Parts: sequence; structure tokens; C-alpha cells
Amino acid sequence: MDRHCEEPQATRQSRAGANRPRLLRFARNDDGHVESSSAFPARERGAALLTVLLLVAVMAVVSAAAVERLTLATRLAGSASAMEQARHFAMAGEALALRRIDTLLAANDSQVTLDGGWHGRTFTLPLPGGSAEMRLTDGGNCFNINSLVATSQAGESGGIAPPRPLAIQQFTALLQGLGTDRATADRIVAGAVDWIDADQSAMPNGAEDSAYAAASPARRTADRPMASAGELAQIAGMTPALAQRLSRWTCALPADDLSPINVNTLLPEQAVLLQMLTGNRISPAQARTALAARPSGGYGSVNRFWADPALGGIAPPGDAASQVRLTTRWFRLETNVRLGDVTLGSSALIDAGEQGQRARVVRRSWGSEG
Ligand SMILES: [Ca+2]
Repeated sequence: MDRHCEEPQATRQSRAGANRPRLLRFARNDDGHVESSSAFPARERGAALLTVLLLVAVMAVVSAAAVERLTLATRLAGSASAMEQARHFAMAGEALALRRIDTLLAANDSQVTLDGGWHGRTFTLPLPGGSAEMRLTDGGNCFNINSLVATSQAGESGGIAPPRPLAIQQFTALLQGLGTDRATADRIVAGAVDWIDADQSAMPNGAEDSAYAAASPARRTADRPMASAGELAQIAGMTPALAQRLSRWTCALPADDLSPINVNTLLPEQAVLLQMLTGNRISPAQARTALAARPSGGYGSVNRFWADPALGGIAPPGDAASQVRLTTRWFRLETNVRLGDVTLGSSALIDAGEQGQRARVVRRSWGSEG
């Protein structure tokens, strides 16, 4: 039988219809409204609807992502602009502080005292759209961690900078004054010397690269003066709690001088530093009493300071007698600028140098670390 001839008429019509364009048909119902009906089968109309919905969904997601990126980019651009403006305001604050320091030193070149209320006081400077807070303190009233090694004497010692015994004694005394046991203090002090000195020969109780290779995380010694007292946190034997406690009392000056403590500006709450200078031979109470009873207008001379009855007539160890200062060379300026939603902190170390030299910023860090 010829199967082609037996093909049903409906099937033939369907195949023929597949080649014709499918039309939307419009008709008016009994209420007079126009209704449409498609020539597509219901299943194909559903697929088309799903495709359209999918496209709409994809476009919505793409649009949302584009808007989000645009919003983020706008905010980043605004924040970057405000941050840059805040940085300039912070540096303008530094310029004001430099002038204040020059005026302070010009008024009395033999002594820097707390007179004038410049020390530790927060000055608020109104700004367009915000404000800046500035706080100036004596930047030398701290243990200078870089005094542990006499790097400036490297040339005199055949290229090897020697450890400085008095600074080692003072750092040990400071650690003990803060409650550290002697064995831990010795380990940290020796480790700090090894961290700074240029050689790889470990001090007794010290630590050079070989000791840190197995540490977690493994690290190497800097073999140079510290740029920040925060490096102490890396020293063998240090704990985060002790590093945090030390941060208030230590600094990393860009000089290897013995800690230049100005006894005219040292505050009673900084008595532990005076104890340190005496090798802990006076009690905390004695040190606080001596500083609280400081003559108005300053000690006037180093000898008068050491002769203060509150110190009990002790003889200062070695060079500590002449180590104390009546003037200030290093100042620290903490600045906090607020502009709209932006807050920017900075810390600047200022070197007022020798007499006749203008104060200048020698180190600046953005954020709270100094
Ligand atoms: Ca070393």
C-alpha cells in the first residue's frame, strides 16, 4: 500500500501550516473589548513567556549590578577626594605646630617647660565641613630603643656598632619596672640588641636569624635601627600583652642617643621613666613625688634636678647624670581630621634640632600608629 497516499488530511494540513507565518487574531467580545488569540500552540506561548521573563530578570540583575558599581565608584571617588583633603589639612596642622614649637624654643633656649599649656593639650581647629584635633607632646620622654646600639660609632669600631651598656641597663630596668621578670627582661633586651645590630652574632640570651627561622611566622632580624617601636613585638620572648604595655614607654628615634628625657616636661604619671634612669633605685612613689614637686619654671640645671631631696640623694648611674635634659629636641604631634564621613589620624615626629635650627617633620605615619 502506498503510505504517502494514505496520509491523513489533518496531518497534511498541519505540515503545510508549519510553513506559514503564525498570526495573532483579534476579535471583539460581547462587551465590545478586543481580545487576542495566537495561532501558537499554548505550550510554545508558555516557552516564549518564560524566555521573556528570563531576559527581564537578567536585565534587572545586570542593571542592579551596574547601579551598585556606579554608586560604589561615586562613593570611592568622594571618599578619596575627602581623604586627600584631610591629608592636606593634617599637614597644615603640622605647619601650625612647627611654628608653635619655634616660638616656644625662641622664648627660652635653655629650658622647655610645661609653661604655656602646650603639652598634651588637645587643640581643635574648625575646618570647612569638619574639624582637626591636634595634640603636641614631648617626643623624647620615652626609652629610645635605638639607643641600645651605638650605630653612630660604627665607623670608630671598624664597622661594627657596639651595644651600649647603659641603654641595656635602662631597658632592663624599664621592663622590670613594668613587672617583667629578670630572665624575660634579659632575653628581650638581648633580642632587641641583636635585632638592631648589623651582625649575625647572637648576644647571650639573644636571637639572630637562626633563632627566628623556626619561629611562626618565620622572620629575619632587621639588622638596622628600628623605624618604629612597634618592631619590638617581633622580638623573641615578647608577648602581645607586654608589647602593648611597652608601646606607651618606648620610641624609635632616628638617632642612637641615650633617651633624652626632659625632666622639666616629664609628668608624674611617667614616673616609671625616671625610675628607669636611676636603675630602679627609687620607688615609683619617690619618682612621682619628685616630678609633682618640680619647681615652677623648671629645674634650671641638671645638678639641681639630681639634688632634689625627693630623689633621696642617689648618685645616677654613669652617663645618666648628664643624659637628662632641660630642653626638648623631639616633639610628637597627633592629629585627627574629621571631614564629613572621613576621619584621618596621623602622627608626626618633629625634630627641633640644635639651637637656631627650625623645627621640621622627620617622620609621619597615617593612622593611629606612631
Ligand atoms: Ca643582628
